[in-house]
Amino acid sequence: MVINETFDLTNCDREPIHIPGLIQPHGALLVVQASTFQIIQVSSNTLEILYVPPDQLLGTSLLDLLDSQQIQQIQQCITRDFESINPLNITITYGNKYYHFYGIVHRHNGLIILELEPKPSEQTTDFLDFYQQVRGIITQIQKATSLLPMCQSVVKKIREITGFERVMIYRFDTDGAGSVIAEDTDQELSYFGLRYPVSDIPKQARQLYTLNWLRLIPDVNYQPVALIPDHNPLTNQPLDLSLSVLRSVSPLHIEYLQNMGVTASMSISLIQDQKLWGLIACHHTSPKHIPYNLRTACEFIGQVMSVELANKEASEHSDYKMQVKLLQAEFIEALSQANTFLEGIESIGNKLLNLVNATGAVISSGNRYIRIGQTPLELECHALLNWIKPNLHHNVFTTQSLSKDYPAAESYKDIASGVLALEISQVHHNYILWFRPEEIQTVNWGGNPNKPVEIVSDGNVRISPRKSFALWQETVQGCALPWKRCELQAIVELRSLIVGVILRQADELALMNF
Ligand code: BLA
Repeated sequence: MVINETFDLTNCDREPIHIPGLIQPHGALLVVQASTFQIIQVSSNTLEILYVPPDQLLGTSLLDLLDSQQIQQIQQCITRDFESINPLNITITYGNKYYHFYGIVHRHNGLIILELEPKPSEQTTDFLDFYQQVRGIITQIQKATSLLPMCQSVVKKIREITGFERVMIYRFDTDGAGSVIAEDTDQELSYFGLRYPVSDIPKQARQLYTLNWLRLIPDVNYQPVALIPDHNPLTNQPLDLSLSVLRSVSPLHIEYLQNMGVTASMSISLIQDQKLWGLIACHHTSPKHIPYNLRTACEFIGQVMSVELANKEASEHSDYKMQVKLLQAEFIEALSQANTFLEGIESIGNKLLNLVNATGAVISSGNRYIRIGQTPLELECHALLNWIKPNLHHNVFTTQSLSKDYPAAESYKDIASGVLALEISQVHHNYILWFRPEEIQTVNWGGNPNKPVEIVSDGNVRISPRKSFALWQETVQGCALPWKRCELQAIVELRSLIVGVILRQADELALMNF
């Protein structure tokens, strides 16, 4: 079908991924009414996984399936959370054989959802195993001097304990796009440093990943398993699988992974201030199942890392802050010795650029302009400043993509797509503008980038990830790297220092004239 011209990438945000009505086939799912313990919905693969067909489970009681101790554990947890009992060690007898499962339970809207994953025969849930797996890395996380060494230790450890071929830390920027900031892999191709568009992990997925910290896709080529009946028979509502471990994955994401040449994927949320800060993303080129207890160890590492994020980021910024403080001091010194604002700043020169990692700056005072590094022409700067003035907010204006709002900038977007403007004095017409060039974004698709685009449609317009990449490339034209919060902070501080010096100079002048 021909894709609708009005389509945009926010369509990806609308897929209700928490209610797919399907699970992945590496386990079975039972839905139990919490008040009666009656089984009201089951996945259609119970015969393959539990050796009991769905119709022999539906309508029966969970009491008949589990032993009394496990029922007691579940009952005790109904009024609180289930984390303390997960996983239940469940054994099902079939003929004279015993089959062992991890039972993972959670509660949702008056329902108990029990998911059973076959336990590998050599697997025992030993606390000591868990402790051994995480002990060393917890110390390394705590001792790491800043963010990047911490990330590097974590990817190395997760790869060591899981055996994934590639483990990465993916960090979101302030604009929602993201980049790979650490990687451990035995593959030739490296994803380190690559940036990916915001639509690769849509809004509702990011929201879901703040509730549910780990997801595993052991084999992207799986056949999804339906629920019987497809809706909750008591409410006629689809089953909310937000907290399920077997939830079937969005077909768009499956296609994305196939395009990348990935067969198994696992990701662990990294959360800061209740927001998704990033993901630990793991890839394998062949099917790979990670047993529940090992997933718990990985999730725990993600949680410890999440707690440490703020600390490590603070030290990451501390070197930068130190440099900024030195620059500010030099700046103030130069200003207090100079006769005019412009003269003072001129003596600082290129250092003004380092303050906010810019590639160009222009300082205006009255009708004079001083340009440093790569900047638009003086006339262009003059017109730009006149356009910026009414858009200042608390003396500051910032943009990452100037030409989107100010079309005249289209001709110099390779010099000034990002602009940071600071008003020092409206009366004396003192302003500083910093510039950053357009960043040409590259994404590596691993798989074959020339494979034809397949557009999927079920009546609603949907889009395949490869097509979306082309769209995204259009949307990032004329975009610079985002200004960081610490950079904005640096210029706000700079303003109050400059204003302080100017006021003192004015006072001194007044005293002299007295
Ligand atoms: C989910 N997208 C994801 C996930 C990751 C990425 C890690 C989490 C699921 C998982 O663990 O596999 C993206 N993976 C990446 C990125 C890298 C990586 C950026 O390894 C970089 C190295 N995806 C698209 C488009 C859409 C889309 C256009 O490219 C929508 C139209 C959707 N991505 C999408 C959806 C999910 C997702 C819907 C949620 C999948 C789910 O949980 O059901």
